[in-house]
Amino acid sequence: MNLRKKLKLYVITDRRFRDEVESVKEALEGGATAIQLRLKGVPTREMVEVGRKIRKLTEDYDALYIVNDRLDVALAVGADGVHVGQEDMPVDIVKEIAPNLIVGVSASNLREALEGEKKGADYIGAGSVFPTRTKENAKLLGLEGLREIVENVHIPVVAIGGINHENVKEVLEVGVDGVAVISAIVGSEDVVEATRRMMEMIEEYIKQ
Ligand code: TZP
Ligand code: MG
Repeated sequence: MNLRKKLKLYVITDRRFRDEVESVKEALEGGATAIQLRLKGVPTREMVEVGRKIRKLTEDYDALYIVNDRLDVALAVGADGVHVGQEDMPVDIVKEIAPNLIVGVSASNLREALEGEKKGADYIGAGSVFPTRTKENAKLLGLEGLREIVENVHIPVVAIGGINHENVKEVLEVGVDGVAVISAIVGSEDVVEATRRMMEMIEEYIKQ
């Protein structure tokens, strides 16, 4: 599997905007290449239930499937990977427990990105590139901070935070491997169309 290619358009669920299964179906229909199940404050039992439905959908569309924060849930639903933040399970320990899982690490500065890479991360989620209302207390990385990360790490970099159809070109010009989006897709009226339009713009910049 070519991970870089699969990270192009990484859509993250958020039930404050829309039901997970519904958003994933539509995002996949619109051409999303990766899906992240992100559930905050939801009982584990429910995470596993929803997570298994999404496994089936992502398989049908041959999309990458990542679970946010929770290694146990990622394993229980047969996801392709897990995404950990700076306060979650350290990436080297995730790799010890689950050597076959893809592990993504959030970085809001170059130091965190380099450390994630050193500890064995497969990709970096770099952000917040722009201010966002979706995540409370998201640290602002900015386009220049993003550029610094892209220029210094060797693993794929996915940009996140406040990315929409108006500003995505600025992000792509930096040379990222993909963009991760919540509100501009999952919070839009027409998820299929919002995904399709974003994917078109991405493909103008990322040819391979
Ligand atoms: N991590 C950094 S910013 C962010 C996360 C999960 C929120 C991204 O959401 P949106 O709506 O695309 O800004
Ligand atoms: Mg986290």
